[in-house]
Amino acid sequence: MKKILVANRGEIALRVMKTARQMGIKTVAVFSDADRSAPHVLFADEAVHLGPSPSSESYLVQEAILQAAQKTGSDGIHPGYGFLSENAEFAQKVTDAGLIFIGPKPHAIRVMGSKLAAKETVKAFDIPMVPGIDEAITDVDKAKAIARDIGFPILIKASAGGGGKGMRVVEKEDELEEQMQRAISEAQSAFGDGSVFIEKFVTSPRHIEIQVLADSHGNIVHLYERECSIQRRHQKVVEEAPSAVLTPELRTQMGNAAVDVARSCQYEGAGTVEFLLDDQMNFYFLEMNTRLQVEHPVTECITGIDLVEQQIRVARGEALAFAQEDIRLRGHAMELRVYAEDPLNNFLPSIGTLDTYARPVGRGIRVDGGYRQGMEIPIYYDPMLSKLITYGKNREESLYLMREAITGYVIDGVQTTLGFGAFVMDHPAFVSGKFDTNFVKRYYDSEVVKQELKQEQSAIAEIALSIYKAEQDQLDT
Ligand code: MV4
Repeated sequence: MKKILVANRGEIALRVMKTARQMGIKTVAVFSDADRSAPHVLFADEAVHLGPSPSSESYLVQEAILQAAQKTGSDGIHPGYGFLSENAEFAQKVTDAGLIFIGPKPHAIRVMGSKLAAKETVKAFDIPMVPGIDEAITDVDKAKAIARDIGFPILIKASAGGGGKGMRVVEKEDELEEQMQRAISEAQSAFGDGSVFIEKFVTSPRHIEIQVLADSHGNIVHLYERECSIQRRHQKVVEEAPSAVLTPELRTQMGNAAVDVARSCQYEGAGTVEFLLDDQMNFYFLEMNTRLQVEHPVTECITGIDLVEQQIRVARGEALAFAQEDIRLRGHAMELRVYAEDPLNNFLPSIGTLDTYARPVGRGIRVDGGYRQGMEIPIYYDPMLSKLITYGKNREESLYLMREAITGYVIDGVQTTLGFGAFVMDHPAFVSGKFDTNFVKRYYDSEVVKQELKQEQSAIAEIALSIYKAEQDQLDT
């Protein structure tokens, strides 16, 4: 592979290109109107314009991307995350065009894109799953019988898509019919597939995912877990590796289960197997993400393995150069996603220009970003400014580095979620490691934070006034 087209934008496009360049591979960027002079375009060896700013007219236009790859003589396409990364049809078209799709085969993408197909596929491998059913259900009376059997509360889930869409908690039987109809119509309009199924609702789970890596020769390894429970409305905010609660035994069990999930769909490349962990430390398979994930850097920190390099090597047909026992877990890494959103105003996207944009630097600090000072934040895409990653010898050190690094940012022109990040890093529940997916809902109240800010500001004003008065007294005497 001599030249790779990166079918993405922002931080992940840059991230992929940096590794490609290190490997001596040329890079091709694609861009929309809004991204004409974006960092990923300036970084690449070549760049091809796709179309207008909306992603439906640029980053999602399969034919335009394929043409760009042909025109530039690219050998492979890396899809990053989001956009076309989990589109089986696109992966197939790339292959049909004689190019290499740097990701799994269409079969694996298709199977894992449907939660019901995924359950069906992993069944033969004895993977623990939440009590529930593994086929679509439309009959309300049947649903009631199943719910009674499992016991309330139950969760109705859509088979397609993700991000919590089409998900409904049902506390008691007389709410079931209405919630089921809502889930079906939500799933139908969001994904064009109204299939839903039922699971026992795990009330206070942790979200723990396992990174896997598989080659085209049947070798599969896992690269330990990422703890992703700190999220807001299905949007992850903080991720860390390793988890503060897994024992070595549980880590091995979950790792082995993840490898089996990958085996069940003939997975190739880097993938992530998501699990729920309940308060009794039981784990259950949720789904598999068939792409490189936003939070992959924390895994790179604790294993010393460049996941993009591995993706490229696997796509080139190489066998993995290491076995499971060669993969060491060393130190602790944390990632904070920094968004151009206002945490004091319901996390509304904060549009504007980055008048000042200085990032923290130092040992144990990594910032993956796709913005520079003076840039406008386009309204068309995800408002993530950067990912702040810290790596220390243990959890305390990475947490300490994280607090320091947050104060190392200087940003003017837009509101950011940095203050919210500091709130998480200072919270006793987060510090102790005892938290679950309800953390933000349970503890974060923007009104309280606003009050605290007000008090802080009036305290500062009082101090300033007393200094002023003291100086005046000095002058008078
Ligand atoms: C669950 C669950 C509780 N019980 N399934 C949310 C998104 C989707 N990928 C799976 N999700 C959940 N499935 C059962 N049976 C709770 C969630 C969930 C969640 C999971 C991971 C991370 C954050 C979450 C936030 C709310 C709910």
